[in-house]
Amino acid sequence: MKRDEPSRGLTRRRFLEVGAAAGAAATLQTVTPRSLSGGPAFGTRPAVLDGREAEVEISIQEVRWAVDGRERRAVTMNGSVPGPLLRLREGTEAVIHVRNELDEPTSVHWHGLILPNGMDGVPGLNFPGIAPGETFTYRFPVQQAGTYWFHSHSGFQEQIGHFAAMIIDPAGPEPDPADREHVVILSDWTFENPHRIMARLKKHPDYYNNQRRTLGDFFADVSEQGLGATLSDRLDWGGMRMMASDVSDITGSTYTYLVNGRGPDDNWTGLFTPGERMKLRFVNAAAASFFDVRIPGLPLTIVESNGQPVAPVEVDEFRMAIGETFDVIVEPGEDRAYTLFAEAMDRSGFARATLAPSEGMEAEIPPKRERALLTMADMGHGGHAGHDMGQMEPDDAMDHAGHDMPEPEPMDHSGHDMGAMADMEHGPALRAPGTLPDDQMHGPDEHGAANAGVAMMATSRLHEAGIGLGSDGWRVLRYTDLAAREVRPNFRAPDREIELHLTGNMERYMWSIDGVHFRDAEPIEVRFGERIRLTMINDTMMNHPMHLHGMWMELENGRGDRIPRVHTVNVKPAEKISLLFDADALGPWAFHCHVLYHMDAGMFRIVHVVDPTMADQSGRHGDVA
Ligand SMILES: [Cu+2]
Repeated sequence: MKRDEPSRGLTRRRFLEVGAAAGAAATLQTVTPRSLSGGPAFGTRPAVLDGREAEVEISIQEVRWAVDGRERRAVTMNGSVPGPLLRLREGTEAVIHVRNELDEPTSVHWHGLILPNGMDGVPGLNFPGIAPGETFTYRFPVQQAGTYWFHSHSGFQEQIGHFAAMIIDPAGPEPDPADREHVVILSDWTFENPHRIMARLKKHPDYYNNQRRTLGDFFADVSEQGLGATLSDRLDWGGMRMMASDVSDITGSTYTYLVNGRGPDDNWTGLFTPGERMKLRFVNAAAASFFDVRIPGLPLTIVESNGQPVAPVEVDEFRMAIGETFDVIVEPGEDRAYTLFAEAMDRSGFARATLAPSEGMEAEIPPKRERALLTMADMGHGGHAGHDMGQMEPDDAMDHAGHDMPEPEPMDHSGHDMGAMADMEHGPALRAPGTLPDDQMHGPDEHGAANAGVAMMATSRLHEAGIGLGSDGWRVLRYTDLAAREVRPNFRAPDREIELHLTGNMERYMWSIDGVHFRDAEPIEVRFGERIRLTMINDTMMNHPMHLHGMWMELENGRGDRIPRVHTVNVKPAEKISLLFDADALGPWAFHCHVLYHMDAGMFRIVHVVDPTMADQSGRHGDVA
C-alpha cells in the first residue's frame, strides 16, 4: 500500500505531531495552498489525524482560505479545507477532543457512524453544542469500516469549510485492497455569506437560476467582493439563463466546485504509477450540489457505497448525492494524465482534478453537456412515460408489476381518491422485504400551504440514472445496480410502515416533511427493537438526499436479502422509495434532507427510538437550530 508518499514529507503521522501543529495555529491566518508549500504539491495529500491508537485533537478555527486565487473567511478543522483526514480502526475506541476557537457555537457530526446517541453531535438534540472556548470530547466504539466523513451541524459552517473525510480500516483484511489510494472530497464553495444566500432564496427562489439581480444586489456585491470580482462574475455567467424550476436552486453562478479544497484552476492532482490498482474514496461533502463523476478513458468499478462493500459494478459515470460516499477502483495503464471530472448536476459548473504519473500534467476537460431539463415524470404527471426504458437491461430481475398501471390523464385528479389506500398501518400485510414499492397516486391531503405542485403519481425510479443522465451512450450507475457484497443474515420483514411525504413550496422557498416545518413537528416515535419500513414520497420537483443518523437504512431496490445499507439516499422528484431500518439505538436521532438550505428551511424530523419500559429518555437539551 502506498498510502503515503514520503518524498512529499507528508508521511503517516501520529496524533502528537498533528496535535501540536493544531495548537500552534493562529486564527485568521492566511492559508493558501501554494504559498504555504512553495509549490503545487501541498494539499495533494491531506493532513492525517491518526486515531487508530491514540487520541486526536481537532481545533475549529476561522482562517482566510483561497480558492482559485480569491479569498474568503472559512470555518475549518485544524486550519484547512477540507479538514484533516481522520483514520480510525474498527474494534477500537475513538477519542476525539474538539476545541472551539470560534466566537460562535460549533459541533462535529460523524456522518454515517453507528454510535451512542450522546456522541452524534447535533446541537440541541444529542448534546448542547460546543460553546466558544470550550472543548468537547467525543468518545465512541468504532463498530464499522469504510469511507465516511464528518462535518459541522451548526448553522451554515459546513458550507464554508467545516467538513473532512474519515477512513475506518477494517478489523480484518481490507475487502478491496489496492496498490494506492486517494481520498476525493467534492464540495461547493461560495464567496458569498451563506446567510445571504438563504435570504436571497427566500426573496427570489430562482435567484441563482435566472441571474435576475437588481441594481441594489449589484452594489451589495461590489461592496462585499469588490468591483473587479463582481464584474467578472457577471461576465462569466451573464449568458446563463435557467428555468425557475431547474434541478438545483443554488448553482455555479455563486459556486466554485472543489476537489479536496481545490478549485478547477488549482487542479488537485492525485499521483499514480501506470499499471497500479488505485482506490479512489469519493465523498460528496457539498452543501447543496450533486455531482456527476467520470474519468474519461477509465472504467470505474464501484466497490463500496455508503462505506459498505457492494458487489463490484463497472460503470463510466456515477451521480453523487450530497452526503454519499463511493469507493471506486481504477487501473490507469497509460503513462498519461486523466481528468477527474465532477460536473454539477445542473451543468452550471464542474469540479476538476487530475490523475497523473507526475505533478503538473493535465488532460482535456470534457465539453459542456446540455443542461438537464425536468420532464413530466419529474412533476409526477408522467406515470409510466417517465421510465426511461432505454436504460433497462433485460436481466433486470426487479419486480415491475406495479409499473403496468395505465397512464393517468395529466389533469385528471379523480385518481386522488385512491390515496385512502396509503394508510398502510391498517392495510393488508406488508409486501416482502427488499422488494420495490408499487406506484402510488397521491392522496387527497395536499399537506397545506407549505406544499405546492404535488406530484400526482409517485413511482419507483431507482432504475433510472437521474435527471440529465443516462443518454450519453455510456454506462451510468443506478441504485438498482447496488447489491450488498454479502447476504444479510436474519433478514426479516418489517413490523410496521411509516410513510412520509417530502414537501415544499419552491415559490416561497419552504421545505418540509408532510407539509410541516421541523419547528412545528412532533418526533417520529418508534419502539426499540421494531423493524420499520420507511416509505418516502417526494411531492416536489427537486432531488432530496435524505439522511438518517445513528442507524443503518436498507434501501429496498429489489435485491432481497442483498439490498444495500445506506446512511443517505437520494429521492428523485415524484419518486417513491422505501427503506428498512431496525430501531436498535435508543434516543432522538436527526433525520433530514442533506441540502443544507432545505434542512435549514425545515426539511428535518426527529426519529425518536424509545423503550416503553424506561421512564425518562428524552435526551433533549432544547430546540434544534
Ligand atoms: Cu431537500
